[in-house]
Amino acid sequence: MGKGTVEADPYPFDFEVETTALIMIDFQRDFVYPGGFGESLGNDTSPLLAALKPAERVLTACRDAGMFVVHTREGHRPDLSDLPRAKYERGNPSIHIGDEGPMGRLLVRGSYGHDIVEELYPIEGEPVVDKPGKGAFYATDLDTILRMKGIERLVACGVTTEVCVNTTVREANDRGYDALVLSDCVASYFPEFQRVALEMIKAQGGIFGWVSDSGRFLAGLAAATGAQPAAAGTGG
Ligand code: TIU
Repeated sequence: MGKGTVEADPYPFDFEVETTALIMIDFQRDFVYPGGFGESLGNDTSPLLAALKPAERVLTACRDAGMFVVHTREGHRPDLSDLPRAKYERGNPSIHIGDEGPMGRLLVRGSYGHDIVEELYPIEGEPVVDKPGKGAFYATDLDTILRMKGIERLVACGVTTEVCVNTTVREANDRGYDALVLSDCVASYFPEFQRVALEMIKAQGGIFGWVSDSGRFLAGLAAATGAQPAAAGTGG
């Protein structure tokens, strides 16, 4: 019990519930909804909404299976003392990090927009890692948290695919973790980047990790735990 396999590319992903963590990357209002940091960079935020339902199904199933869940948020201290000048200035944004927007101060910890969307909100026992950069291992205690739990493999959901998800998977790879990215639980503002970012992960025999989807993951998880598979692709 507890051991399973997920059909994935470039080949099946073997895992154990006890040594695998679900990582929910930056499902923050600031990226997913209009009026936040994502839109300030000139993006249409609507493509990101597609990942929310599949990610919610995966989150629920992982909680039911007793898998360790960790969430991340990109953002900065209210005094912006951890905000690099380069990040503040880059892109000539319509409003800057730290400025007041319709969801509060952009990408600042404690503001409404910086927090995680309601349907994916962390519950007790699920650490939230606040990170100043794109990668979740940079300048955080994520690696320590995972090692204290004996975690060896990650299942990744989040936004955006080619930015914070990709950076975090690459960082995880260099630290010796195996990572599985669920294609319908990650999203990009750019359809082309969504496709290519996933290709990059699984190319060359899985150079950074594996790619599957929520349906195949839920089937593998159900087989590992002896549960009925959660229906993928249906409402709620
Ligand atoms: N801009 C963009 O695509 N993403 C980010 O700035 N951060 C994350 O991906 N979380």
